[in-house]
Amino acid sequence: MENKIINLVKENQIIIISRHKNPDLDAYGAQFGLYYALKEYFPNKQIYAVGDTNSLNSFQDLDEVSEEILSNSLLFILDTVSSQMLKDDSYSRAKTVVLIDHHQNEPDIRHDLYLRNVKASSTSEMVAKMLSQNRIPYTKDSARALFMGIVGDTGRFLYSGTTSETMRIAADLIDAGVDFSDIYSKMYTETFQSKKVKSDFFHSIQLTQHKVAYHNNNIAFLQKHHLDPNYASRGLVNQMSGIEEVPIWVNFTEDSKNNVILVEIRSRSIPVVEVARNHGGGGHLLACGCQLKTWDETLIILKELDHLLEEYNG
Ligand SMILES: [Mn+2]
Repeated sequence: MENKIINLVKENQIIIISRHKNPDLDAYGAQFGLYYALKEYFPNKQIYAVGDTNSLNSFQDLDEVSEEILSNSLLFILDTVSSQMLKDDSYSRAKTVVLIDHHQNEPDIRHDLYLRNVKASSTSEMVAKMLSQNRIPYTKDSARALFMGIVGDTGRFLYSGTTSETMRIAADLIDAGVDFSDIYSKMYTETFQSKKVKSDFFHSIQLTQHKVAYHNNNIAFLQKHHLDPNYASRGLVNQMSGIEEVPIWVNFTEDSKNNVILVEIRSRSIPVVEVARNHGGGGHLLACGCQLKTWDETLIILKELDHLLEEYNG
């Protein structure tokens, strides 16, 4: 499959590289990792990186493309296969579509090729592997992007998705010139204010009967700390990880602009993705999410997770 994808790249003059909206580091890493490597290897092709941007973008500005370019393009969509995760429906007008993703979801995007590996730590890891299998060198910039993507999705090689292959690929990226201590010092240093937000969050964590930890990031909490809902949802969920008594934790965040409650569920070892799927979401076995309409529904999620633990504890 990796070879087929690169053959498509060779056959096409226009390549557009896209990924899910509200990008995390893996989405950026896979996108720019592929972008910089292809740009260097195929200097005569028109290659674009497109999408929305946010504070995690330490790479570069995104491109705008015309309808004409789009309709003649080979379009990569990275780190998602769900149309609802995309910024818009422009993918439907691309000539050829390739999906690369490590999530468990079934695609609802029309595509020509789909590289799927739910055992990969990250989409960045999959892109790195595809490049190396096809002997397309990592440039220094592409290696940095891919390394950051892997680090982002594995929590610095901590989470269970990390494999020996992840480590081998990371080693290759370091050999290609990644300065990981520089990356780490930027990624894992934060402001006094950010630490204070986390402290306030930690103080108001609640527990269900069977020790599901949860936090309600309601409007009051978000306004008090001037937090963006997407940051509060994904950026704070793991403040509840690593607590001995807590096998499952869930973060509820009010997104008033879109009139939904964002739900991020995490688990140390008990699969929880079914609960997310029951509510129209998805993701990984141990890290998944969905969106709800009302706070009442968050109680149902808590009940379902609590029930999982009750069964598990026998
Ligand atoms: Mn990812």
